[in-house]
Amino acid sequence: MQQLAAQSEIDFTSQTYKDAYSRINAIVIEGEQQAHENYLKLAELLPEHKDELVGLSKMESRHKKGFEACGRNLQVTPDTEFAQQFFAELHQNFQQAAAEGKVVSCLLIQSLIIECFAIAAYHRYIPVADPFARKITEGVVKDEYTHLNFGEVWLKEHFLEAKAELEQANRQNLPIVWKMLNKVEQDAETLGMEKEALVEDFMIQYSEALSNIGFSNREIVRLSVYGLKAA
Ligand code: PL3
Ligand code: FE2
Ligand code: FE2
Repeated sequence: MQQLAAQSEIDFTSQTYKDAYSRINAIVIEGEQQAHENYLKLAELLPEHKDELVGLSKMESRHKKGFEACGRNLQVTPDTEFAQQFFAELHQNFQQAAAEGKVVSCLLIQSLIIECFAIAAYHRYIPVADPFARKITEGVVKDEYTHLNFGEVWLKEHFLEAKAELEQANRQNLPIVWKMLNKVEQDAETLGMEKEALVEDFMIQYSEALSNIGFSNREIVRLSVYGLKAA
C-alpha cells in the first residue's frame, strides 16, 4: 500500500526525474558492462570454470541492453562520463588484482561487493520503477543471485587459503562502496529510493554472503566495520 502510494507521486516525465535518471541509468549500464568484462577476466583466471563464467558474462551483456532500453523508454540520455568516474576506484582495484592473478580479490569485488550492491539497488528500485523498467529489473535481479552464488560457492570451497586475502580485499574495497552510495544518494532519492534502505539491504546481502562462505558472526561484524568508518 505504502509503495503504491509512493509510486503514484513519481512523475517519470518530469525534468527532475529524467535528470537523476540520466546518472543512475548510466551507472547501471556501466556497472553491467564492467561486470561483463570482469567475468570474462575471471574466466581467464579460472579456466576450469570457463564455460560457466563466460555464461555469466553473457547475462551481464543482456542486463546492459535491458537497462539501455529503460533509458530510451524514458527518453533519457545516460551520462556515461559520470558513470565511469563513479566506478573508477573499484574498477581499478579489480584490474590491479586481476593483473596480479589475485582471484580471491577479484571475486570479492565483482561477485560479492558489486553483486550485493546491484541486488540491494534493484530490489529497492522495483517498487518505484516505471512499469517498463520494473519488468526488466525483475528479470535482472534473479540473475544477480546466480552471480553472487558463484562467488560464494568458490570462496567457500577455498575458504582457508582465501581468508587472509578476503580480509585484506574487504578492507580495501568496502569503504569505496559507501563513498559510491554517498555520490548517488540524491539521485536515488529522486527516483524514490532511500539511502538507509539501500545500506540496509546491502549489509544484509553482504553479511549473508560472508556467512555462507564460512566467516563467523564475530568476524562478519569486524569486516563490516571497515565500511562504517567512511560512511
Ligand atoms: C552486476 O551484475 C551489476 C552491476 C551494477 C551495479 C549497480 C549499482 C547501482 C547503484 C545505484 C543505486 C541506485 C539504484 C538504481 C537502480 C536502477
Ligand atoms: Fe548484471
Ligand atoms: Fe551480475
